Amino acid sequence: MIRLYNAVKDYFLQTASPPPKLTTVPWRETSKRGMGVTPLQLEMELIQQIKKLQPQNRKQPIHQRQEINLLIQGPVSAGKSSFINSVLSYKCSSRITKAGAGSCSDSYTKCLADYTEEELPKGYRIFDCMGLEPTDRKGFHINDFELLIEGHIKTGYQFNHLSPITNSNNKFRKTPNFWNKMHCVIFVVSAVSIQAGLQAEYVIKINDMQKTLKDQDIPSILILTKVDELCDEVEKDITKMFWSIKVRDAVQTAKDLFGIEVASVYPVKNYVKDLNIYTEMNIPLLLALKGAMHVAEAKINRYKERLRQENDEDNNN
Ligand SMILES: Nc1nc2c(ncn2[C@@H]2O[C@H](COP(=O)(O)OP(=O)(O)OP(=O)(O)O)[C@@H](O)[C@H]2O)c(=O)[nH]1
Ligand SMILES: [Mg+2]
Repeated sequence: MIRLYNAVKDYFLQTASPPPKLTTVPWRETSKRGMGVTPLQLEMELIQQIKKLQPQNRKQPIHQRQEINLLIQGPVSAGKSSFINSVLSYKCSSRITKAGAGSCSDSYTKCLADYTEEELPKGYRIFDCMGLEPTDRKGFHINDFELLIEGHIKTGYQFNHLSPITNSNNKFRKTPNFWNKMHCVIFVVSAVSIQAGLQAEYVIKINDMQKTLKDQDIPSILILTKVDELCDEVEKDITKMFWSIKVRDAVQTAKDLFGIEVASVYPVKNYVKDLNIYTEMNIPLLLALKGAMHVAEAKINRYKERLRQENDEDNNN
């Protein structure tokens, strides 16, 4: 009897179909206009939305321009510099590789670098940074974070994993103004490492940074890279991104780990091996960029509103 039971069980185990890899409807809506939108239409829609978020102060002289600062931070080798290259690649016939990206035993990016584009995202600066390591005394020094978001650290500063910047350093800005500060932090984490179980040390460091951001009313979003390595369906066809169960689950896990809203977690595949750029690949990258620009713009608007109220109060006194 037991032998018969085992034989039947084995038969069903062998013939049972594998669990589905894709959902029957997309788990994220990418366009307000519903599912009938073509990738090209969606790309155009996103570009229009991004253009609306660009500040209209480009006629001012360079030294008076008020650029919006987006800081990239996250574990070493997560794809931070590749994300910068990917978003800067938009509208070029070939890929841009301005931000040094690659693999090495410690952080490939060692200095604070900023990238500004005339095309996209116009009026914004994206700052690349040394990556986090799980152990102390390696990678980005956590005590540099507050100084960095407050605008105390100038572009070109070479990070020191053993100690934070001091005010005697020539890259230390003593009295930063609002436009030297960071207006949004984009945390970048590999989706593969999320699925494998991100090391607790990374979670603790990122949660500490989020607490600092909350105290300073600086918004953040989270980007999950390397979704092509997470899900073979997405590797074969990037348009399956928002149908992939593995990607959906990684987004949910990231939300739980970092206490960030699901809508603020953006899965992407960076341009790494590709020689050209493609509409289908641009879409998740543009969604992420738009998400960061949107919360940064809201931060700027809060600041301007506060200034206006202060001015009104001064005039009334
Ligand atoms: N398959 C795949 N590989 C990626 C992706 N993004 C980045 N990579 C690869 O991951 C490695 C690290 O990428 P970087 O962009 O240098 O990562 P980083 O976070 O800037 O790294 P550090 O500066 O060292 O902290 C490189 O070999 C990239 O080619 C992605 O979306 N998919
Ligand atoms: Mg880097």
